[in-house]
Amino acid sequence: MPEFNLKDYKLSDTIAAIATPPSKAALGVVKISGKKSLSILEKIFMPKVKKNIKKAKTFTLHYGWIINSPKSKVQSPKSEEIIDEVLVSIMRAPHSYTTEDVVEISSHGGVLVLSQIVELILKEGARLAKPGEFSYRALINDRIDLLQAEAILRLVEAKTPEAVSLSSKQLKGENSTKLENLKEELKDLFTQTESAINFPGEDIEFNKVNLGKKLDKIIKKVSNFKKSQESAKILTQGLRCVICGRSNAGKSTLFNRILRQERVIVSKVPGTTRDVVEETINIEGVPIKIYDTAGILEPNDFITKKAIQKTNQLFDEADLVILLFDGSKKLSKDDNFLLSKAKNKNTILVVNKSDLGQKLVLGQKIKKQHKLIKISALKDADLNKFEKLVYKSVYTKPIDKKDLIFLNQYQKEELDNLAKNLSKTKEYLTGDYTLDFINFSLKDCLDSIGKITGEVIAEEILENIFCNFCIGK
Ligand SMILES: Nc1nc2c(ncn2[C@@H]2O[C@H](COP(=O)(O)OP(=O)(O)OP(=O)(O)O)[C@@H](O)[C@H]2O)c(=O)[nH]1
Ligand SMILES: [Mg+2]
Repeated sequence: MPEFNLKDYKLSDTIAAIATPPSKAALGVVKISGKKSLSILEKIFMPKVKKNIKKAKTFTLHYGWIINSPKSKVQSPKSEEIIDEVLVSIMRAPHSYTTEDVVEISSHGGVLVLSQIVELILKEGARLAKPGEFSYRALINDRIDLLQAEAILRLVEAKTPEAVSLSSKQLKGENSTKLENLKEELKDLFTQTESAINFPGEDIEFNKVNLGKKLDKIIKKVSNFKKSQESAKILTQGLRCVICGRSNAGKSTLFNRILRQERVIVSKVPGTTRDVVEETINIEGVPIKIYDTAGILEPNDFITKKAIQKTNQLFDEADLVILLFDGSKKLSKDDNFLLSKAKNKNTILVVNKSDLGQKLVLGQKIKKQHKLIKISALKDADLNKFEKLVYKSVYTKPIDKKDLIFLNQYQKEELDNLAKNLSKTKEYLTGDYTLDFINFSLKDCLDSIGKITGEVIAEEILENIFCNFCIGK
């Protein structure tokens, strides 16, 4: 994780960075933001059509060259002066991403060309932007709130089309508006208690029943937010599905079949897989992370010990365990051990090697506990039945994609606090408490919302959030 210190994010600096990935590409973009953006541009850019670029209008595009030496009076630069032929976009304050003067230079890509352009910009007085610094400025300058900043991060990391469309919605501000409305409703209740406390003599109408009803509605909304953020987590991070089983049961064979590629080594030698291998498959827009694990259960060296540790951890965190047996062999000590571990987990028992003579016997009690399927990972023409069973086991209920919200860890905790404070408020309202109690806990609720949207936010939390951004974002 990059070192992140907000003290380095001085807002008065003009910042620049390459905004596109460092690779051979048809186009590359360099961004500049800050007061000096246009005067720096004037020094390094020669427009094809003579003009005063510093005075260019906002949202305009300019064709020309980035030049290496101080600008000559001649309108056509010498070829040795040219770094690249570019298109420059100008977005003036306050209508830009950072709300500052922003210049975007689209060049012909290539890591070296882009680095040379940035170097020139830095020489003219800009500073290299730190991770997420453009977005940080957008947040500080009220162009986006914390929900939108989170959406940007999710958009960049999105692995499914659903995740893209949901983060775009949040970036547009749909969830911010919902929280803003919630805040207004809470503020209304808070103001009612304030007035009743501050003007006790003035017979202010204070209706506890009415307030209770409104509070119930808010509690319901917050609980929906909590549910929808869980679903959003599934949509972005995926469900974890771990393939476990004694060595040689055919775990890697099954893993490769699910992925439809020879991803891992398969062999008849027990203990072939000595590490955890992870791949993501996409089912109806929801990513499922599948893990192939090591079959050895008793460590005989450092590597197997590590592999077992990893498998155990995955086992505990898994949303679904696929417990694989070798149907051609009797139930072993290892099988029993894994069965006892899987007792309280969402598990599918898969009896593999159905093409061979069957020796495995599973007790009735075990069969009742979990779903069971017989397959031949090696010989079956397709594994549709098995895959359907996997989908059904992980999607206990369909995900409602309408109202999903993406939150980071900090925001999630604040949403939990909000829910707790709301039920506390309800308790005060229905119990024998004075108005001050209700008033205080409503204030706490308002604070929690402010923290979720980023209106009130501590420096170290900002540091935590923005250290996850990439440079140029
Ligand atoms: N006949 C038959 N052989 C299978 C089947 N599935 C896997 N095998 C064979 O069983 C052997 C072990 O397969 P792997 O997929 O490597 O087993 P594994 O569980 O990953 O083994 P480890 O990584 O050592 O724990 C290989 O020779 C496979 O070809 C099956 O359905 N039928
Ligand atoms: Mg294996």
